[in-house]
Amino acid sequence: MTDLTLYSMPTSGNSYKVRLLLALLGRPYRHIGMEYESPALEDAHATGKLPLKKLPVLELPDGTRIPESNAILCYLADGTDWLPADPVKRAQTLAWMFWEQNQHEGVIAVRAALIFYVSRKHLATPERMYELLDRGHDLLGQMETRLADHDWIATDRPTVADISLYAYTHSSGEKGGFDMTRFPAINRWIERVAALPGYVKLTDIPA
Ligand SMILES: N[C@@H](CCC(=O)N[C@@H](CS)C(=O)NCC(=O)O)C(=O)O
Repeated sequence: MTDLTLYSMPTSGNSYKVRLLLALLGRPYRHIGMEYESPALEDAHATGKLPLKKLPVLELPDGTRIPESNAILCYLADGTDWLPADPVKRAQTLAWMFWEQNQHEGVIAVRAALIFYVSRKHLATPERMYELLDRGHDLLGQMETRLADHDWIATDRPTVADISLYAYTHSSGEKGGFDMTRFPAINRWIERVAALPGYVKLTDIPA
């Protein structure tokens, strides 16, 4: 029996963040998967199921729908160690999540998407790809600096900031073409996240 429904895109890191936290929390949910340009996604847009017109969206038992991956993570983590109660630690956690959306995702995820999604290949000009590579290495460098002397990105234990940043960082070499040999501390952190009890991969899509 489950009380939550997740509308998510199987190949998307933003959706994966939510699937990963639900798995780590051991919370059952109904999964409704919708890929890019699929009739199901077009129908969800047409019927107003996506409040901010993007996936993921979490639907609560009373029908309330929460959009934005990081907002969903905070909702699900409320009252658990994944979202610190201490105001300073909570602010440090949120700071990395805001950074993930306003800096990291628009470079790391976008470069991977330009390579991965056939319909976007025409946007992948050599100039744009080079600029994204350069900016991405700078951003990964910021994470590397933090993780060089800390196990976790925001506090002394794993938080929703780790989940948020893991979603696109863990595949940034393979999918985005970033040179991950330059970031040994990030690579060790990726291994730590993957060792968390309940961990699921991006490709582990619920039936
Ligand atoms: N800031 C949003 C971004 C969500 C987003 O860009 N979702 C994309 C997939 S990664 C999407 O829904 N695309 C489908 C569409 O635009 O129709 C979040 O973190 O949830």
